[in-house]
Amino acid sequence: PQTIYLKDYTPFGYIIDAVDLTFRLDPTATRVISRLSLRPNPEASDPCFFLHGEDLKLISAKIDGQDIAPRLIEGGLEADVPNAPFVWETEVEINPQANTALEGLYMSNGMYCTQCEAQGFRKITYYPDRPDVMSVFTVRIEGNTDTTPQLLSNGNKVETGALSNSDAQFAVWHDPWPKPAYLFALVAGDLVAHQDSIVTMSGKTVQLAIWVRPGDENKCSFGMDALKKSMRWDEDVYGREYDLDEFNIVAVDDFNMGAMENKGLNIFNSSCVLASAETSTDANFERIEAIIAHEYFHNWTGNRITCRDWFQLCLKEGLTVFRDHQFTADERSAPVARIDNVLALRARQFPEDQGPLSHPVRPESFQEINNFYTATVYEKGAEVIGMLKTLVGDAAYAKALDLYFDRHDGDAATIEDWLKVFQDSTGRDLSQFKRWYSQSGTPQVTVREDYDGDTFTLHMSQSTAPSTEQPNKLPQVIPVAVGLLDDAGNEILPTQVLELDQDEKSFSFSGMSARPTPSILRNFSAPVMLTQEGGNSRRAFLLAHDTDPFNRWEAGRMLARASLVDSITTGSAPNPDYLSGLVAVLSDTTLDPAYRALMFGQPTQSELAGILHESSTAPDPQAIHDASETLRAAKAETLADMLPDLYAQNQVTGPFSPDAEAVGKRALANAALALLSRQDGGATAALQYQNSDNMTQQLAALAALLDVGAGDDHLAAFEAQWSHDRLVMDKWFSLQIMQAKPEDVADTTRRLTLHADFDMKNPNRFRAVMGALSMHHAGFHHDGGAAYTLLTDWLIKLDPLNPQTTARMCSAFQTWTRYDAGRQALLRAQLERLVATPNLSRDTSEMITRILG
Ligand code: HT7
Ligand code: ZN
Repeated sequence: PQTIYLKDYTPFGYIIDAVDLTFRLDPTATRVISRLSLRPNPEASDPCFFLHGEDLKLISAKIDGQDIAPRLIEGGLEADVPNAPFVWETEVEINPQANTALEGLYMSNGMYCTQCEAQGFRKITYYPDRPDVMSVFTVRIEGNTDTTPQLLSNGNKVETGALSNSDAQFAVWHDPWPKPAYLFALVAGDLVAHQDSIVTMSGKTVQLAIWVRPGDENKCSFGMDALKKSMRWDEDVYGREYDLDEFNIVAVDDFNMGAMENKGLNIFNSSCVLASAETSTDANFERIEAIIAHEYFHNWTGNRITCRDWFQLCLKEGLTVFRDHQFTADERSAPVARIDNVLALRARQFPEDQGPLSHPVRPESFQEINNFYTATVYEKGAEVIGMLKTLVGDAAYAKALDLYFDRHDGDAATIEDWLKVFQDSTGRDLSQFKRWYSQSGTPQVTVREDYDGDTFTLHMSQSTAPSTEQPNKLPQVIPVAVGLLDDAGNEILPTQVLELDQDEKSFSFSGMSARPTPSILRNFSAPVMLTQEGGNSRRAFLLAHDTDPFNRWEAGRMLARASLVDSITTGSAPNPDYLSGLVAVLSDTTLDPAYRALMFGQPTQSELAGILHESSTAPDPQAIHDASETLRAAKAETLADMLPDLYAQNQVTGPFSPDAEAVGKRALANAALALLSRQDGGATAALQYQNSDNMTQQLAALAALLDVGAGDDHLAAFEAQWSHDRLVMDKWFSLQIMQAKPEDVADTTRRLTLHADFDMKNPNRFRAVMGALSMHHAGFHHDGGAAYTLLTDWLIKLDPLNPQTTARMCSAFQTWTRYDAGRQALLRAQLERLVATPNLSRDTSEMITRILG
């Protein structure tokens, strides 16, 4: 396969002033007629006329109305075209029903829908399928009136009517905003709408609709509220107004990722938009709110200003994730949101950055761009923007963003453009900061302390492990937020941002009559790993006193982590300071329940495996599992007296609401329930299961029951109750694997793949089962490697049908070199079997080749 390099970018030779598309829908033989008005691009030096095209049957091609015979070549076609404005027309035939890859135009439950990012439009028609080619689209859709009563595309609907010859109808959509082909969308099917409207900041009324399959219309009101809140927030915080007369969202059951920001017609995985108290957990509600916001925010950061090429993906994704994090922090609790984001970063991005898939936030080469929609591009990309904001300050950030929107509206921009905006508006030299975009790896920051009776000094150093492409990592600008506390826990120095921009740098604070305690990297001010002095006593002090809520939580987490590492490596009992610190925090009713619920958590088993590996110890998954269980049991015992009260005091009464306060209380009560069940054998959980009127309560009770081995009947009852609901059944599939004993995980998974409702073609169901298998750390790595073989078998089966989802699931193997020689041999054998599979997709083959190194 060909490798594409950032350094090789050249502009397309032609400008497309207008695109007119006609779709004659048919499940197996859809006709697409495309008419492009082109002219030579004065800024391009290469006049080659190459259009991408894949899996297309060419019916005809014309230039200025004259039939021509283009040269069909690998990946598209070439033609000789005039060196002057001309009109290009093609008619192609495609087969949506046969499209199981879910890229291009495909069918899901009888509904036509599209997914064009990153390179799906080339499966719809011949086109320069690259983000820097932007044009104004007009789309006419013709479809059967019975099977496709709704015909949707981007922009505003300008015409509808019946077709004279038959039982068919048409709709014409016009999108006035020039856009790249990856933002094109079409949906047609039997859909019903949940409708609403909003008046924008300049007084325009926008019609809003969420389109779903009949029967799902009662699951749209939460999503609609989230959409309206997002629209208002973008006006209030960024001054960005919506720019079309209508905004449509469609829910689709078969979808490779979460959602897609197509201009004016966002398409969502149904799991990321449909919500009801009975079928969705609080975590689902929160995720739906964040994803609706994210896709909406792309209207400005992604659509109005798009990317010049796919190497600039973080330009839209990092910024839009940052904006959705800001939104969640504003709508819910800021500290809780920050902790959740850091947990996700550590769970997904740190392993990526520390393993064979490590790449810069802006990669410099790829074979398959779909493989670079990663936690590094998204989550670390968002952290980089957060650091920029911290460094320049809130007011300068706001000013820079105004300039970015003014200067680049309508552009396909680059990271250079983005940074220049900040340089121009703040006067700050960002050449060193730019390394955050080009250097891979997680910096390690080490802090030593000195005190001479008056001056307290923090000696900081940074280093990033070398990688094959980048053997010498240069120092980055790391904003380290620090506060100082006195012995009683009073803040003697409020948070200050120190700029660690060299390999080593010291920061002094004079006039200290006693040695202060530093609270370092407050609010997780940079995506780094921190080593500091003070050990467990420092952690216990900060857990009790830190005035920064993130670092207070972090102190507890680090105590738990140290306790677990000690138990795993020396067999020692859980750390009593951690347990007593936890009692104190959990009994502090002045603290937000959501925050206290987070305090209940402990490092994941895979995080512990990563830590052991970093300290040159091959992790033993069973030992990690056992130590984690022992700590959980110790917590249940230590907190035994408090648990019933914690549980009872945090019951939510009244009608169900997914607001922050109710969610926090349920989270705390359910965290207590999980431990309480170990004391009462599941009696309280069984009662909760019986009485629950919402999925958060029902699922938490079921998990607690399964955890204590008392859930089999409930599992069967749950299946009987919910077998009609795909999204709820995904939970049923996952939970059984997640709650299985390590030695039973592979068998449980295998059994579930034989269930009549296991459908490998549905990405949600495949991920529910295979994702749970790969995320059960001790089960996936259980002796003998049965889970490795099982996952590989299924990846080999899925690859010919859906390469994108197969390739994403391969990341389950990215940490394979952490483990002992025996496990590595088993893992290598499976990776080699997978990569040797005949006709393996470019997606999966790139992933496995990179993982094997
Ligand atoms: N920009 C989108 C990324 C995306 C995608 C979405 C659905 C299916 C396939 C996809 N490929 C790339 C989603 C987002 O980040 O907002
Ligand atoms: Zn996005």
